[in-house]
Amino acid sequence: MTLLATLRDWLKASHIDAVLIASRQNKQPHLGFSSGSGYVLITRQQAHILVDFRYLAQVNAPGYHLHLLDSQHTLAAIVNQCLADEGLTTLGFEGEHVSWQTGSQWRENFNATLVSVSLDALRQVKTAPELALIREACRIADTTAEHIRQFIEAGMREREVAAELEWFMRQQGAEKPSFDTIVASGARGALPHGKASEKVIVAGEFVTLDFGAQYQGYCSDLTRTFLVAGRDTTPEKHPLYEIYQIVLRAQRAAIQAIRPGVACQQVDATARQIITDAGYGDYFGHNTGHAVGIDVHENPRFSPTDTTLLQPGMVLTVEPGIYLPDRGGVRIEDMVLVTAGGAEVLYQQPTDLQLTGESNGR
Ligand SMILES: [Mn+2]
Repeated sequence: MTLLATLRDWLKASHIDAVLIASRQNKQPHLGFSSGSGYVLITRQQAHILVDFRYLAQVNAPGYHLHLLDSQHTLAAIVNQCLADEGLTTLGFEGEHVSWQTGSQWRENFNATLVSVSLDALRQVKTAPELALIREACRIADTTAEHIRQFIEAGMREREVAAELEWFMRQQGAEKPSFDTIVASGARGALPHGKASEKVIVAGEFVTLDFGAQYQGYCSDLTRTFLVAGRDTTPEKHPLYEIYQIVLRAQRAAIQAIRPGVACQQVDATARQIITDAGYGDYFGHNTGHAVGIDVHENPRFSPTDTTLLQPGMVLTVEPGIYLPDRGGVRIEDMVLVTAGGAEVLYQQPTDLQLTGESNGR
């Protein structure tokens, strides 16, 4: 189903005449680019795009009426005219994305009853064109994971590794990283969101890299924990080797649990049970995963409480971890596409423990 058809069905089901879309993420599929400014107004009969001078020439959206916003043509004036043309009285707006101040102004200036709605759920099942972009964002992250595994050497600073990683992603076609790159080595591995620091990476440490590429507005998200090559780096002798194996077992079991109709919380429980049974439940303090798309973190979540049933076309991460304060940590993250029969992992990069450097040490 097309984007507009989906929205019109949703309008009807929600008993709303029109919806004013203001959030960057929910405008993007209509505009064809990402912008914090401008609006999309979908009514029963028509679709409108309202932008100021800066974006006017950039919009290429057949089937939409294009309106210029300026001091003569205010948002309220245009919206009120569009509503009046069709005799509409209820207007949905994105209460979770619009500030209280803006909402108050709208309530004063729009000739309609405002209803707070959430459009985010409409983005949970990805369309075929969206999946093509997500696959490319994943390909970039996947290629980058292997490049950076070979690049890392003892003696480098985490920040240098992040710089090389982000440079390489851009060379591969990424617009930008989908979030601040995490490079957490040694004891810093105990920080689930340890952004790259000035710390020097030491041989024999684990280094956790968590990063993603944004490609044509769509995100990827990938985590690998590598063993830094050097002296005395027999994987089995590493103090966190057992931790790595537990996380890997949890990650693989969670992926195995994914198929249409399964509740998200069940996938979380699968990973969490393995880590808890191994005695590390208290050291896995975050969700098992989250949906990914235009935003790097979307709903649903593989959390203990999310009862959403998986559907084909959803794209989520599976990323359990164990974090031991002052000692280090392990996280392994893949992105998966929910398919009719289960889950397709969107990365090729192996998840078993690998050494950094030219050879993978096997
Ligand atoms: Mn993630």
